[in-house]
Amino acid sequence: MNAIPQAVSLSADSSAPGGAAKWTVAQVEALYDLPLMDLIFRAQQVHREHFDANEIQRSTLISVKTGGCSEDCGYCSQSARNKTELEREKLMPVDEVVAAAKKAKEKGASRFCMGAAWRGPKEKDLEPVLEMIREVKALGLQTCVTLGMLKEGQAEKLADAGLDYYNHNLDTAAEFYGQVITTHTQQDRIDTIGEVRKAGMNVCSGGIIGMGESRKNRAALIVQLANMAPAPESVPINNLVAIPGTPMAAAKGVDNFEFVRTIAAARITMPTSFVRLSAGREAMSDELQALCFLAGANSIFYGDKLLTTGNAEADRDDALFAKLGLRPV
Ligand code: SAM
Ligand code: DTB
Ligand code: SF4
Repeated sequence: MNAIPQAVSLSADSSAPGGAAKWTVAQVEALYDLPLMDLIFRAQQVHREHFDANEIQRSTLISVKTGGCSEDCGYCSQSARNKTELEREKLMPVDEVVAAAKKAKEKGASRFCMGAAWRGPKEKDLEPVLEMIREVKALGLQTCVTLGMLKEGQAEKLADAGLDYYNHNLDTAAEFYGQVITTHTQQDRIDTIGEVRKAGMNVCSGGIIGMGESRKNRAALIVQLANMAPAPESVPINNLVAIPGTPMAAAKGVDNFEFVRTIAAARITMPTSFVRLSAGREAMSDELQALCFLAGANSIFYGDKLLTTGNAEADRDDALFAKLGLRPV
């Protein structure tokens, strides 16, 4: 018996002549509304059409420039406007970054992601980052950086240095964006993603769940990501880490099942993308993480730290992978 209500189509509309499939917010809300078992079943079907469901990609993160950021992102420990305990750190020397990348590779990560707390890189900042990319790439790791907004020409320089992925999250739906960030617009971020695409690099873009947004906002964020043509190759779904001293310190977050539903919606609407179970894993039980993998997450940040906050420890991840029979790729 089919328990799936069919009032709203549950598939993207590909009827536009020559156009790629487009999702509507109503369709993604209808996915969210499904009984959880039906939603997860559907996500599993899509997942298994495109991926080995027992394989998980692992990226290791490092903060190469910490704190003192001009932007006012309400969730972020690194905004100069937020009164957090964080100690600022200048751009790390290239050799220290390379040493950390070597360790990540020995531990088994396939990608190394370097993050900087900038609104965007100044020209003088870019050269040492390009050197980091060249040297990390030479170790045989995939490279990713997240440096904020890019000016014309900067994406080409990154691509020439061998950058594989640029991370730039839409973070939250356009309708909610102004309640979280006022120093730049979501359109600014979309423009940077355009620069990354123009330079031929892979896009890593996702968002944060649990900042007080509505389910409709969550569905709209997923739609925005899924309807990019093409969708981002990598889609980090972060569960808000509520950081003392930020405007989000007291955010209530979302119910665990709502988070799982968001992962499933990302999987169904972006069938060939890696959906990364990102920030917030440290506070998740093994069982909740397993549900997220079942809902189609197939990537994690691997390593004891994210940028400024803790991550699930690598040894705990190793044990979880062994218990679930998951293979790292
Ligand atoms: N400054 C660059 C930017 O904003 O793109 C790069 C670094 S920024 C910290 C990268 C991403 O980390 C943000 O877009 C956001 O999605 C995520 N993030 C930051 N703080 C977070 C938090 N407290 N909880 C969950 N995700 C967070
Ligand atoms: C992403 O989507 N999540 C990562 C990475 N991209 C750069 C960052 C998570 C940061 C969590 C809070 C912190 O450690 O400061
Ligand atoms: Fe700066 Fe990025 Fe943090 Fe926003 S999210 S304050 S741009 S480091």
